[in-house]
Amino acid sequence: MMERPFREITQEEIAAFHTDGIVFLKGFFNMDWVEKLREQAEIDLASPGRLHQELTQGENGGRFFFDTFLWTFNEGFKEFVMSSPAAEIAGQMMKADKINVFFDQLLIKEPGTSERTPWHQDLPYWPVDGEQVCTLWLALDPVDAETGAVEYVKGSHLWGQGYKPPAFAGDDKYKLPLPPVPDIEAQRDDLDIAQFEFEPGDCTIHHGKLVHGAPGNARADLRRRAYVTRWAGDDAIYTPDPEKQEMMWDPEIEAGGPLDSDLWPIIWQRS
Ligand SMILES: O=C(O)CCC(=O)C(=O)O
Repeated sequence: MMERPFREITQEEIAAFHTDGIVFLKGFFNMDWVEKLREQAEIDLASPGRLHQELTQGENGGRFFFDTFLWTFNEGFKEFVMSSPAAEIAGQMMKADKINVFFDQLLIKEPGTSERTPWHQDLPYWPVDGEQVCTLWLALDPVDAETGAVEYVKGSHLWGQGYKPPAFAGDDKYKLPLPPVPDIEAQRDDLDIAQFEFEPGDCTIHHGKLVHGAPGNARADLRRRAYVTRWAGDDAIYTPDPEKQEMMWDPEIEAGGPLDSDLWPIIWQRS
């Protein structure tokens, strides 16, 4: 049985998501979920999946850890994807009639991790296109600017331009013929940039075309564990391309068609 959100998503929150491309939701995941996810995160850190990446460069210290498609091999993450309120939250926010899970991800910055998450949009990394693609970024620790809270350029999902994905590891592995992400740091004063303070169980939802990035975790004593789920709605189509991020397996579906498959099952439908 899928758990419903503890309160309805308001029209104001939905409107903010569509205008700004980002919305912060307080307390939508209780400590039972947070503790279950923390336990599964430790299991994955100790024995990561096939697509995991260690993103800490050289002797910088800390650990920036990334793993994807956890729900496909870990029953705890599968339970979250299938029965937490996350899919419905994504569906209500995107005004979708159905929601497929696209993938889930751990993004962990251990104490003293200096690596930034580069400014980027999500969609250009992925073999999917559409307006109804979003991410739910769920904090498993208290998170703020000092420990690596993500910054979001409000309204940038409406700029009408896809940018070349910068590899999180700093190399140039994505060869897509797109212009580079604009120099956000140089334009800070002219942009409306949002950043939030999270308690464990708070989350953001951001649009797949929104430009965002994150500082490192400057604290020596606090972890920044985030469990992220990516969701797609009715208008999402499959756009395979060998230059894009590797998926867990080939979904064996038609290019240009809906995502429905064993890799991207439908999790929620509007009743
Ligand atoms: O957690 C981070 O550092 C980056 C998050 C991000 O890029 C995302 O959730 O799409």
